[in-house]
Amino acid sequence: MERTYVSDVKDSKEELLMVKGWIHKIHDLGKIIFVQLRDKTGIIQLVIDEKMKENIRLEMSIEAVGERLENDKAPGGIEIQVKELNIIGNTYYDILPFEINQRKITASLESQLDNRTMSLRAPKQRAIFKIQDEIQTAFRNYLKSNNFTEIHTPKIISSSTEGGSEMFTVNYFDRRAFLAQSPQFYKQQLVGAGFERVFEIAPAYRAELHNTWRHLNEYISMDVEMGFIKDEFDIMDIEEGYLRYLFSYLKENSQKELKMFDVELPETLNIPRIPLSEAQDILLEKYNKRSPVGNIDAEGEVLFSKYVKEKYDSDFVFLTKYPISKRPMYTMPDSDIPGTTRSFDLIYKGLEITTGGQRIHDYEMLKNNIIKFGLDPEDFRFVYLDSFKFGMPPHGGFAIGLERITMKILNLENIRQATLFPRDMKRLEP
Ligand code: AMO
Repeated sequence: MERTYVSDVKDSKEELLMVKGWIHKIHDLGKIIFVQLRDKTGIIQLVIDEKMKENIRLEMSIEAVGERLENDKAPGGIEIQVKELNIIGNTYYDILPFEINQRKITASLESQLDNRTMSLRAPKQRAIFKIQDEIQTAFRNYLKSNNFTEIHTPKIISSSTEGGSEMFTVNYFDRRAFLAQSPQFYKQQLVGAGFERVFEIAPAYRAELHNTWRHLNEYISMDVEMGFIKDEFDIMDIEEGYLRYLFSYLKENSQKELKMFDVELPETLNIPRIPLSEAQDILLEKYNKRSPVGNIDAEGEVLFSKYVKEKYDSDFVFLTKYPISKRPMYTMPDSDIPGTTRSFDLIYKGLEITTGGQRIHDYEMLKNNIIKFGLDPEDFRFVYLDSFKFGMPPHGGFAIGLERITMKILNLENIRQATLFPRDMKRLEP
């Protein structure tokens, strides 16, 4: 007999069916016992008899064969009168780490992460990763339909891409190597190699000493890079187009999960584009909030998002024209506004989820800029710079932090909730 998934039971024409899953709840009313069986698609009520009850415990894997009956009182209006029940995955615990069959897991986030495979059994926890899965699928769909090629680039590399000292070192035979902070150099070079439009969904590593609600030391970066652009606004158009597609895609494919988190996605998306310096002035005037030179801090991001929500009814805002001193050496200066670059951040509900911009594509200009940044072009020659000698087109791109966008769509409080197995300063296991 073939297995029927719980979500298919209601419309099944079979009288006798087999379901498989875990024991979610047991209601023992004496002669009659209700068991809730949970599989990846949902939860269904099983009615079993006293004899079957003998060896069952919460969270065992079982298979049950029985008759499908309508019952208004059962969750989903359907139940299975079980004729045969087999335990197919035994349990070996004294007590469960925490209860996952209540409305909410009451255990701390730390405890949930320590017992990750248990906390993920709660349907609402898994729903986060269903949404995350769809965010990636929508990214792929949208970019592929816009002529982008999916790439994979090395994560063990020989030099920094983003500047700063936030790199993990790795022993690479008799040399020292690093874990990639970003696919930045490779995605640019693949544009120049003739692919023109590329994207990658892959881990990025940051040895940052921040143990906050929004930082991970390993996160998934959704990267885009495209050639033959006019300026950075072409890049913002692609990102905005993706977000528009993503929201309509989620509305179509993830209604159930969005409802679990009480999330209503906006009908339209028109993201304001505001120069950083203007945002800083507004913060000072409206909220008496001083910003660090050439940037906005976490509190400023929250306040500015509030302003944008009130003024433009948008959860998103592009901050543009970041100063040269605050961007990596590969960023294209904006010749129209001295001291600034053709780069941007995207802020979503008070959190930066993206950095992007146009890059320097001219070999001489890039070499000089590396020197201006106090770096040695020789260090970049083989891994990056030389490829700019062969007709690199104007290009640019951006990266979205997958966990950050997931977290913000679902209004989660901590980025770790949107990470299956988070890596942070304290956590290397499980
Ligand atoms: P940046 O360093 O701003 O830019 O990173 C891009 C996006 O990645 C996410 N992110 C993080 N998420 C969780 N924990 C972290 N420690 C972390 N660091 C970054 C954020 C951020 O906006 N090469 C450029 C991108 C480009 O210009 O194409 C880069 O990596 O969502």
